[in-house]
Amino acid sequence: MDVPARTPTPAPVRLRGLGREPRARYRLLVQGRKKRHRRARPENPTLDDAARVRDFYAHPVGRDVIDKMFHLQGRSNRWVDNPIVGGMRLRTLDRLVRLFTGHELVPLVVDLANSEPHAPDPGEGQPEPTWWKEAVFYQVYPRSFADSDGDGVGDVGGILEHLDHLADLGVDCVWLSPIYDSPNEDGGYDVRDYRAVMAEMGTLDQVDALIAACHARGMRIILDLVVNHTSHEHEWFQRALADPDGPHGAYYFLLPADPEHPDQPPNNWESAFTGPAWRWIPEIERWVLHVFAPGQPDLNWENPRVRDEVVEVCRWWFDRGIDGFRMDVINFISKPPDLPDGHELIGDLLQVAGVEHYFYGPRLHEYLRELRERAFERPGSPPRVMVGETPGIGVETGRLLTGADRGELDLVFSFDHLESGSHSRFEDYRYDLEWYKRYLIDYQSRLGSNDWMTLFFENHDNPRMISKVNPEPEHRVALGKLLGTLQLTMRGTPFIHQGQELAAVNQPFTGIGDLQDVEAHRRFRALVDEGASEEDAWAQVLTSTRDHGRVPLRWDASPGGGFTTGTPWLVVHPDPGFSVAEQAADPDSVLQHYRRLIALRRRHRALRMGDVTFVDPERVGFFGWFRTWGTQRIRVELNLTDEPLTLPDHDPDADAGLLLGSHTVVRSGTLAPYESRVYRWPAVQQGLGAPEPQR
Ligand code: ISL
Repeated sequence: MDVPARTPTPAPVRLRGLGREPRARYRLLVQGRKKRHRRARPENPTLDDAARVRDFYAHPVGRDVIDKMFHLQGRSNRWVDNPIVGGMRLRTLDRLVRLFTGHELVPLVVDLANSEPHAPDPGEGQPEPTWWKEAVFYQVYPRSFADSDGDGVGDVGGILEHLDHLADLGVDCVWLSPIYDSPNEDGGYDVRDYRAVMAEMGTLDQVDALIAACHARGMRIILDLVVNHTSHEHEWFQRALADPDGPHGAYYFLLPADPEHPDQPPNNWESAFTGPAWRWIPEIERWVLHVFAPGQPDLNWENPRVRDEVVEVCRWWFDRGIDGFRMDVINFISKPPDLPDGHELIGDLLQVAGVEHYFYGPRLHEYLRELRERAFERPGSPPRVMVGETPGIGVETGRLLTGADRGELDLVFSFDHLESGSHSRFEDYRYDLEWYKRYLIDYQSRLGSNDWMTLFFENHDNPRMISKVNPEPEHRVALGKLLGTLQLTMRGTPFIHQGQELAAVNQPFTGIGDLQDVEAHRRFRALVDEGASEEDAWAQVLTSTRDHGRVPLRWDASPGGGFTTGTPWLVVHPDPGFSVAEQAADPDSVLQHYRRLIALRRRHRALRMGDVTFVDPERVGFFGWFRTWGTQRIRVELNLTDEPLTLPDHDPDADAGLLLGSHTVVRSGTLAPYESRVYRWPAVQQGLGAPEPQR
């Protein structure tokens, strides 16, 4: 990793930006936005300090902000329904919270809300079916999928060899995490060349072969587009270093030091991986912005040439036949030109200072629409998917980014549900599925025919969900099946992360030396530097490390799991019974359950496109719903607890309609711990019809 030549002193929190009339700044943005929208849409009333909390909550951004605040505090947003809270004027709230939050918090979030004049349009009737709404996506983390040449690193050849695992599972679309040429400071999310394949991973010819092999099996394939930043080894950045005032210098945020405070970075923003988001480069005497690792300088999307480059990269890959992109931190691409300081309290709450200025930046909608029009939707092009990875985006802002009428993204990954209550990934706690149930019911209740959502529990940035919910080995199989059932029978597009179909759990890593994750190393070092004992620092890093989601896939029961004939890049621990080969041979395995679930989903459009109606949502521990499409009706029942759950009003006739259950022994009217069942409804109904071809 590149160490800064001059370690900047962590910047004291300076509220400089806020002092400079944030209201005026945001008012400008509102005006700019109004012009950019293509069609007239409902305007949100502009909020001023006489507005009430309930008016703020009625605003899409206001609602997301309040929901996020309550979530971070582990409290219910129903507080807003309280007449005293909801009726409070914003100026009164401002006076009250100033005592605790320092100045300008309320005006800051109100200005942020006012910068979004539009509201999501729910649309009418049924959502229009599209391939990506009906598809099951599967995330391949190529470094850890399969190694075909024995160097210990997964590669494209390995994916080609094992593609039938995905076809047999019933996957419709493969998402490949980055395979581009990269120095790998951040597992390939630091791209050195968007048009070349990383040497350890293979060749461009193999990627072409992989695209063809997916299509030959009726699967689609999307790549990861990492364009919030490049690697500092990218040719553009190298040219910027050679001539910071030349054309490529303007591709990045390269700022001279303030003569009065030469040791202080241009603002107080922090990196998502700890420490300042600025690195001093002595050779050119400039600060460079990196919201992620020091070797990941942010691209400046204000520069139209940067946007042209991204369009060219997308087109280049579309010409090779890919079906879309998962777009890395795409909601971070628009930064306010004056780069204002982050608010101290928001920084504390979100654990990263500055995010409020760029997670939903001033020109985000415009950039997404432009990219869609210029690269994704050219005349005659097949329907391609734009999946935005959007940390920090809530339900309403997500709807504004994905509304079918808006011409921006198709889907977003919102991450709010990955931690329950007020917990963060860095805490060792038990994830509460009851909390998730309430979150999901609320989310689904807000969706109209213009909206759709993603369904996921894991990716390469997160520990395994089974371990977070209940790490007791006796529950592993039932929980693995329950999570799969939930994901594959709920309304939305499921994204399965590699290994989830094998009930993968967190790894017993023994020390920081076992880990490769740049975030884990930086966090460990930062904690120790702040005075934590190595033991405490390790405990936090072990809980949270992204390497739990990046462990090589186990193909068979051999000691290395059949991933490689060499030494794996990341340690593989034994996990008897949970490899592909073992589970394929076991009719009751989690893998077989996933296969059956996906087959069921393919057979019944109700499971793909149907409405969702929740059953008895107040019953704690029980999660049930109907999916309905025309005459098709499917009922799902889950026990979210580790105790048996009795269903007092269970109709015994329903048992005849059981289509798929997680347990071999089924007791009428009682669900075993973490049991899941899918029924035809009513049991005697004939209308489910023959399997429908999906593709
Ligand atoms: O893991 C996180 C930080 O602690 C997340 O906030 C994560 O960084 C965020 O979701 C963005 O993730 C994506 O971009 C990163 C990359 O490291 C992640 O692997 C990628 O999924 C920077 O490219």
